[in-house]
Order: sequence, then C-alpha cells, then structure tokens
Amino acid sequence: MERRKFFKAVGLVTAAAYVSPRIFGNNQVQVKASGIEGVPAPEFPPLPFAYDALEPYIDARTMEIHYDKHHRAYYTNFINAVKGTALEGKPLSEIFSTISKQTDAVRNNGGGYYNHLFFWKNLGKGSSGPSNDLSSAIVKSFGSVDKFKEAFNTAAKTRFGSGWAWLYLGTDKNLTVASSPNQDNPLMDISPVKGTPLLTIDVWEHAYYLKYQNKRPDYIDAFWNVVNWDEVNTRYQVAVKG
Ligand code: MN3
Repeated sequence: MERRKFFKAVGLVTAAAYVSPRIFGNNQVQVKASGIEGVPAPEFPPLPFAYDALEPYIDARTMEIHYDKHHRAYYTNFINAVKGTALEGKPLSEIFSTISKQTDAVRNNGGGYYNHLFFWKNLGKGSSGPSNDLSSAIVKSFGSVDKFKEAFNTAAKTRFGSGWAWLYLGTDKNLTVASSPNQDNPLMDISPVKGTPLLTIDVWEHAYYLKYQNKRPDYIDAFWNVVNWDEVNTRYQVAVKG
C-alpha cells in the first residue's frame, strides 16, 4: 500500500475507535464503531486461526475455501461496490443501518464480508462456556442453556436455502434467536430481526457440504464443539453496556 493511502486508512480506523455508541437511523441498534462493525479493513483481514484448527468438527479444506475464496470475494466485491461513493470509509454499522437505501451489491457483499468476519471470531477451541452474566440472561430468556441451544439449532436447521442463525440482544434488551436469509444480519434496517449480534452460524451449503453433504443438522451439532465463548461473553458485556 502506498504511504498516503496507509495513513488515510489508519486515520479512519483511529477516528472510528473514538466514535461513541450512537443510535443509527430507525434501526435503534447501538454498536461501538471500533470493532468489526467499524470502517472496513484496508486489506482483507487474516483468518484468526489455522485452516485445520477446528478439525474434526470443521475440516481444513472447507475452512480454506470458505475463507480464501468465499469470504475474500465478498470483501473485494464490497470494497469495489463502495469505492468512490458516499459509503467509502464509513463504518459497517452505519452502512447497515441504511442498507434499505443501498444497492444489492452493497447489501449482499457488505453482509457477506461482515458476517464471515463475525463467524471466524466466534469460532475456536478451548473456551469454557457462557459467563455467569450471559448464562443468567440465557436462562431468563429461554428457560435454560439447553433450551437456548435447541432454539438456536431449530433456527439454523429450518432456515430455508442459504442464510445464518443468530443469538442477538434485541432492541428490547432481551436475548433472542432468529435466522436471516442470504447475507442479511440483525444490524440491517431491512431485517425483521434487529439487535446486536452475539453468536452466529453460517448455514450456507459451502460452510459444510464437503464434510457433511446434505446433513446440515450434523454440522450444526458439531458447531457447539468449536464455539469461542470468550468472544460471545465479551460481546454480551459490551452490548448490555451499550
Ligand atoms: Mn459462508
């Protein structure tokens, strides 16, 4: 990257880090623009773990294609879609809050870029489980942690075609589970499910077909072995304070 562009990018990231929580449009979702909801990275961000890190639950070949082909394409197409427009250099949270007014290219590729960034961060091995605070909130909303997992699994299994299932803190401050089609997410003003996302699973066939073929439920069951609860707990803490 040339120096001028580099400093421009760093300047935007730094500025975005100090944006306080805001309510965007009619979306009523508060998110700090300093995380992955902030200004798009100037370069395609690295995968936070090795391709084989989630074996045997998610295989290395699937991870490689998913990250290096699918996710990279969303990133590149999104950057190209906003280049030279009023959206260039804007935080993703702000773009999503007005997504109903944007092109399909921005909606699909922006969603695809963000949702995968989010998904990688909520995957990993070795974390213990939901924090006490998050557990209490889950029990309050779903009755028990098992019932929450059941609701999440149902949302993931019954999403027709391609999409995502989410645990999110709704605008009413209750934990909710729902699914979204294609590359939509709860930060989008166009989405019937709105809130701050805490946990997600990609149920597009490209996320599991090499290993699980048509057995989406087996992939969803395996997913629980590689949830990075540390990330989910942190997101919950930030979301309730927001
Ligand atoms: Mn995917």
